[in-house]
Amino acid sequence: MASAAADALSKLSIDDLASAAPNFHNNLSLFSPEQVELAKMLLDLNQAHLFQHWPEPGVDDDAKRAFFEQVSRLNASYPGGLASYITTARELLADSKAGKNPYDGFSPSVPSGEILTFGDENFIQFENAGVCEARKAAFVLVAGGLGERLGYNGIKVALPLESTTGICFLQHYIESILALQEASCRLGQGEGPTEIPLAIMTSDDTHSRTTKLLEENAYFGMKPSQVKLLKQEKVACLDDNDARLAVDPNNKFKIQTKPHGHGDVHSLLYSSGLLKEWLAAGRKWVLFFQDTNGLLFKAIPSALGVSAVKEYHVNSLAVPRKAKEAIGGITRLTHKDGRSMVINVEYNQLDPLLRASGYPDGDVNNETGYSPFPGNINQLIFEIGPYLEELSKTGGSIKEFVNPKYKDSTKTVFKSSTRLECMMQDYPKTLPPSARVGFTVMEAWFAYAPVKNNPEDAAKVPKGNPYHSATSGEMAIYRANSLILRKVGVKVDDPVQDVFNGQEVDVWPRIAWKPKWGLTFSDIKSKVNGNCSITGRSTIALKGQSIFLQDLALDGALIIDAADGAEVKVGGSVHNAGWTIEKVDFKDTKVPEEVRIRGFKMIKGEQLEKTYKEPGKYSLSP
Ligand code: UGB
Repeated sequence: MASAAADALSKLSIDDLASAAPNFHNNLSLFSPEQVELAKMLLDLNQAHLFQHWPEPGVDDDAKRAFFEQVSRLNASYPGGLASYITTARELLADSKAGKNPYDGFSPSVPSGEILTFGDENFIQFENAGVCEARKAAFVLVAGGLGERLGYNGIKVALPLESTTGICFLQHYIESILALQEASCRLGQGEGPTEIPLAIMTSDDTHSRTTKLLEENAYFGMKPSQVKLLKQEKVACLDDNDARLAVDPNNKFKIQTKPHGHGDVHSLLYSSGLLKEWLAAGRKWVLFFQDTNGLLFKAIPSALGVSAVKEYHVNSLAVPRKAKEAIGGITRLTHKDGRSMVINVEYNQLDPLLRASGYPDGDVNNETGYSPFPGNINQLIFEIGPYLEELSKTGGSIKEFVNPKYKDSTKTVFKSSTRLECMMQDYPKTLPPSARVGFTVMEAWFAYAPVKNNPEDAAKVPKGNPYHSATSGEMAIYRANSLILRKVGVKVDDPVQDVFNGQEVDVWPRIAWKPKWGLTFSDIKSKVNGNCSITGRSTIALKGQSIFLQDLALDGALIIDAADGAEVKVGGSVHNAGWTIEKVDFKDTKVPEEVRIRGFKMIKGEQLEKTYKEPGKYSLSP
């Protein structure tokens, strides 16, 4: 359709222009031949209204030229150009008006995947396999979203992961990748890549602030050449079912634009040539992840191991899902004609799909207290070879959808402009049945704790469902670290319950460590010996790679660092006033936003802080 439109537009003559868009024709002398071609294309696509209000030459000429710069950008950044965008939009808007179910003919069922239990033999084997494989991986962080649900004014990757160390998400992600790189290269034999690259998808909303964060912090220890930023462009908004492009309400010489969704990451990886480069450098895996999941890297080594051992082309990470939770459900869809695929069904579509296909109660929990459909956490691992092969056919375009809000039941007028959207997890929709698509279910306590909801919305989450807020995101890290230390034999006190910003949470001892201290379960196990204990009011931060805990009894706050390469054994009894948690109200604007959205701050009363430069055995007892 797109090329048919292009053929037709080239036939428009200057005289045709005069009658189709007289206000553009009056301004003809201002424009280059390429710009005139773009105008013809717009007219051919029934977009003459864009020129209706244009004044005589001499008035707003710069704004008119800027209009074509924008049209040229919109045309170049979408696979198949604006003609293809508008053609697809008309089809999807017609389907939406007709109430067509995108899953027509498909019936859902619960798929089976690899289920991992943290710390058991199976898990440890997958973790080892994953660490071996990691040097052949590349990471892709999708960080173009503004986080409207969170209502935070900064970029989400700059938010503190937790308040004990205060490091931000981006620092944690980069340090985790570097720790994985070092561990993998230590294990790896012979030839192969020695650096794990990181690509970050940004957007106009996040690009300059992400660049600044990296530059001001020396890329958090990564080589600048290891990090590539790929900026996604927004797409044109649509005013009606005929896909007439919306004029920006603040600038009549601009087309209104909105984000296209995280699915853009595929076309950007393809068009930038990065995927090809990675494959040529001997890389095998690409791992996608989202902006605020502080637990994710506890799940990465084992999940990558599953991909390698099972030879999955596509591996989606999932966690048990509470019904109606705002995470998609991994579902097997079987068509009447026999086709079948395992795919994410987005959270707003799962309930209607189930109701329409023989599950009258829709999206509900079963006897386990969870939805039978595992929850997609949008952490995806692809094998690069088959991925690149597929993108060479599609150019990276992903099946899109449109979600117009209609004024009334005639479905002819929208409440506000809409646009096409796409999601990165929809990639497998175009794959042939021969593709090896699998998924791995992890327990949420160590794999998933995103920071997505603002305090007010989080407080309204039904009891028992996760809050997905800054409060729960931080508390989840302490919980996971406490449970992991318990698993390796440390006596960690039970949590106490408290309420912050209207959310009831378990408060565990504030246990934090740098990724290089505890990358895998086996790694952590090897660093804890004897009888160690941590009381409920304690705080501990472990910052050096080779810190070994031996018979440590902590009741208070302890911060330990050790120079790289210095193997230190610390033990003994530490007792001090420690750090306390003080409540903060999210409406208290005197408190910085990143603090008040979590509902508490750390009062750093008294701590024992030690930095060791030399290897040795140290007692912390007074
Ligand atoms: N993002 C971009 O980079 N560009 C964009 O245009 C939009 C987003 P949200 P969402 O794991 O909790 C997803 O808004 O889309 C980045 C899955 O679809 O946080 O509501 C953005 O910066 C859903 O199936 O999430 O839901 C962020 O890093 C479920 O898995 C990421 O994309 C859910 O995430 C996700 O954007 C989840």
